[in-house]
Amino acid sequence: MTTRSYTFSHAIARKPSIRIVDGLRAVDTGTPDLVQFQQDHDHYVSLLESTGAAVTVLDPLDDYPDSVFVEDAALCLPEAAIAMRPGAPSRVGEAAMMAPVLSRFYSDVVSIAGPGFIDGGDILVTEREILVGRSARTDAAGIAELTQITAHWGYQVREVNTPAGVLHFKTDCSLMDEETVLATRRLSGTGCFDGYRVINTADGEEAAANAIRFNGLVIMPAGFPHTAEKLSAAGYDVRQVGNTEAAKLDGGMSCLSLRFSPPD
Ligand code: CIR
Repeated sequence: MTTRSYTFSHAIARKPSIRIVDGLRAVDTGTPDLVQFQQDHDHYVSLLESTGAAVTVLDPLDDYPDSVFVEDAALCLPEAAIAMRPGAPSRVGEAAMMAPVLSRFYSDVVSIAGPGFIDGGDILVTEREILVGRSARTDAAGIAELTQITAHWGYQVREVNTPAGVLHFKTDCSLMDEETVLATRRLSGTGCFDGYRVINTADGEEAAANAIRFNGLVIMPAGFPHTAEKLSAAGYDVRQVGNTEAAKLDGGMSCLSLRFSPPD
């Protein structure tokens, strides 16, 4: 059994832009505060770096208010990087901005050409398969193109459903290790993780589901003590990062980085 689905030598993040106030959101719960966002982002990056990973922090992209959420623009596999085709019109150009950055690390950078759409936030890579959630951002054609591209390296893509009203598949789940997933009950109850060990978020703490396993750490949003306790009790080294400002834009821990180990 390998651990390459959560062991990474590198990450890419992007500083939040002053235009973050124009970021997409399902419900307006207030204007994100850039200074608070920057502080939380610095903390997040420092935790990634504390594991020994090399973290590239890109400059803000003021033309793309949501570009701090780099995960949606690409999928990084051990063999190659794939620039996505984000499903929100204001975000589709982020993939082309990310592709040259990926080329610094990968000789093989492929792009989803369309006509379908697919966001990185809908993709959960485990040791045994790639799960992709259909969502308002990711459609059948996007999944079909990813399936065809990744088959080249022997990956199995399994299409699953993102719960109604949930932005991305990974808004509601995270990989904890080779056999364990953290998920909301509304998602795990669909049976999509049958065959995995599932840790459900505590009741009322569904927003804790978007966490990341990054090398030895589980990095989760602050403010969800019961879920943090469950994860600690299960033996994970849990670290909490303030997420109040990203949450106003439906963003969380996974969205803020691309995590990968480039080919040798
Ligand atoms: C959006 O609606 O696209 C952004 N405001 C939030 C993206 C969050 N990304 C993610 O869950 N992977």
